[in-house]
Parts: sequence; structure tokens; C-alpha cells
Amino acid sequence: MGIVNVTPDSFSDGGRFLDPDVAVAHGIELARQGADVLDVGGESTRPGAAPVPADEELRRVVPVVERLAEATTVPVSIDTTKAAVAQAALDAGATVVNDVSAGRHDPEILGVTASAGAGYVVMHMQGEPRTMQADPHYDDVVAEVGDFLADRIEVARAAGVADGALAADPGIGFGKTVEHNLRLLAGLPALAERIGVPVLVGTSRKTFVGKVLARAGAASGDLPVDQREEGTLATVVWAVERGASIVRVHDVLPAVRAVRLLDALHSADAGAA
Ligand code: PMM
Repeated sequence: MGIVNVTPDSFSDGGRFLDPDVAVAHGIELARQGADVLDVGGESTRPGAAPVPADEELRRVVPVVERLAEATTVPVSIDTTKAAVAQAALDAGATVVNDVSAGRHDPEILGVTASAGAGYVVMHMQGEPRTMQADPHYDDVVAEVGDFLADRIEVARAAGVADGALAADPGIGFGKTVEHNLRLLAGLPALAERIGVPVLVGTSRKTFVGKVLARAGAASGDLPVDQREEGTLATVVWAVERGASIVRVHDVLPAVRAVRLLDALHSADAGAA
């Protein structure tokens, strides 16, 4: 899943693709690089981000979704928590709704998704973007995120979202410390088995990647966003190896190449068995 953020303030690429022409060209390029889904978002969910009114979000995303749906054969997903934005994006040609609130922000989004027969991603988040990194706490992060996702999948099913249309995401970086994120990635096989729908993982350029690498290099703090690509790729390979079906990334080409090599190794391994 290639990321097309049409926002002025996303943490790693805010402002780069706010111009619809630039965002569309970027999406087309990600499809050319091998993305299987293009995820268009108009509201930043970075820690501390302020909410965006629906009319502004619509203005940002709808023209981009429309033009990408026309220009590529790759499915387009809409990264939103708002039913009105999901509806407009689905009308414009999107076929998946990626909802980081898992239907809690605006429950009507579930009916909108179901009526369109669209795909639906439920994601775990503790708290809300404005405050979620203040003091995240879990007794058992893998079990609690699993419980939450299982529950929200049931709610989505009850609202009419088809079984084969669902995917679930542990929400890396959404109300989690570095250790919580690492535990969740380590626990992916258990999580995938527990929730029984395809798992999506989004680690791309996130803070925990920078923090782990800074620690490993005995530096304090964090590596800047533009130095998190190798770390991201390590997590992509790990996630796919441990049962993720979809990885959401900014840099599609390196991720596609890494996963292709992983596939070749699996084929060789199977042949040798
Ligand atoms: N992360 C971001 C935004 N949307 N959606 C899903 N399903 N999973 C994620 O991990 C996720 C998301 C924040 O990253 P960005 O600002 O770089 O898009």
C-alpha cells in the first residue's frame, strides 16, 4: 500500500503533495513502482495533529482520488475517519476505506462502506491523535490490541461490511511507546491468528524506527525522518515474514524489492525441503 498524503502537516511528507497535480503524479509513480493499493489521506494523524474540517478534507482528497482511479488500475483507498469523506471518495472511485478510528469517530462510516461493498481497514489507536502519545499504557499490548480489533471487526460485520472485505491493523505509533510497537511487531503471528482477517502494518518512517536506531548507535533521541528508510525496510520484511498481508509505506520501490527477494528465498526454501 503506497501512501499519498494530501496534507500540509503529515509527519514525514506534510506539504509535499498538497497540490493535486503533484499528489496524482506521485500516486501514479507509486503504482508504477509496484504498489497494489494507493492510500489517499487528507487529514494528518501524526501525534498532536489538529482535526481537519470535513469540507477541507473533501477539497483535498476527492480530486486526487478521482484522478488516480481514472489514471491507474490499482485500487484506491481513502484514509479517513469521516463518513462524508468516505462517501465522496467512494463515489469518486475509491474501493477501500482505511479508518484509523475503526468506526468510533463517526459510526456512519461503517454503513457507508457496507453500502458501497467497499473494503474496510480497522485500526487500533489508544486515545486520539491530539493526545495519544501523552502516556500510553497497556498491561498486555498484544492481547489488548487483539481484543480491540476482534471487537471492531464484529461491529463492522454487524454493520454489513462483508467478511472478505475486512483487514485489521495494530496501529503502530498510535498511542504506543517504542516498546509497545516492538512488542506488537513481535506478536504479529499471534495477532494474525487471533483476528482471522488480513493484517495491515504501517511502520513507514515512524518515530520508533528513529528511536531504536538512535539507541543502537548509542546516540540519544531520534534519527531524522529522512534517515529511517533502512529501518523501515527491516520492519517491512519482518512484518511480511510474520503474517502481515499488507504493508503501508511511503517508499514503495524498496519495499517491493525487499518483499520480492523474501519471496524468492521462500521458494528456494520450499524447493530445498
Ligand atoms: N499511519 C498513518 C496514517 N494512516 N493507516 C493505517 N491503516 N495504518 C497506519 O499505520 C497509518 C494509517 C500515519 O502515517 P502517515 O502520516 O505517514 O500517513
